[in-house]
Formats: sequence, C-alpha cells, structure tokens
Amino acid sequence: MLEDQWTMSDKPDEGDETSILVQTRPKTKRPPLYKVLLLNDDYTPMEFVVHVLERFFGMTHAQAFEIMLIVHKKGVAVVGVFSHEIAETKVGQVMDFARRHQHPLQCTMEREE
Ligand code: TYC
Repeated sequence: MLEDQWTMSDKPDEGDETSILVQTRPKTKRPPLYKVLLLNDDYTPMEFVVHVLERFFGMTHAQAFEIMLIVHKKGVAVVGVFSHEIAETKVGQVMDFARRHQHPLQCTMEREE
C-alpha cells in the first residue's frame, strides 16, 4: 500500500520553505502610557490641591500653584504621564489622601493614544 507515503515534492509543509513565517519587523511594541488627570470641584481648598501636586507629583510650589490654577479655570488638567501601574498608584494615593481629609477632589487616569 503506497497510500500513506509522500514524496519530498508533494508532502505539504516539508521539503521546501513555503511555510516559514518571516518576521519583517521586530515586535518591540512599547507598553501604553497613561495620563493622570486632576478634576476641578467647588469645595477642595486651593492650598490642598497645591499640596497634593507637590507631594505626589514632585512639583515645586510654583509649578503646583500654576497647574492648580489651570485645573481651577479649565476644569481638568494632565498632571503626569506614567506606566499603567504607576498611574494607578498615583490615582489611588490622591483619592485616598483627599478622602482622608474629607475633600471631594477627583483624580482619574486615561490611556494615552
Ligand atoms: N475650585 C477649587 C476652589 O475654588 C480649587 C480646586 C482646584 C479644586 C483644582 C480642585 O483639582 C482642583 N476652592
């Protein structure tokens, strides 16, 4: 019985290179970055927001005051861009700190395109 036998030229995926997948680009896709956003509200004291920006985002007092005013006037601002893990940690720190001081300050994160 010759039914189960193949020659080199007619057996699929052997004897030639037709099934080799060629990697044309190195697949080194960078992990996505996340923007951390601070939202305005009517009740959180300005000085508290300035303190949050100094404490958790490493800003000088002048930088923090400037960003706080942008949030106050525009409603929202990006206060930093981080890996997913770091952004999550920052949001958690800010939300926890605000809650402990009974301020309604909101901080969120958003994937950067
Ligand atoms: N709007 C607040 C006030 O007038 C100040 C404020 C600024 C609150 C920025 C939140 O993310 C914020 N006291």
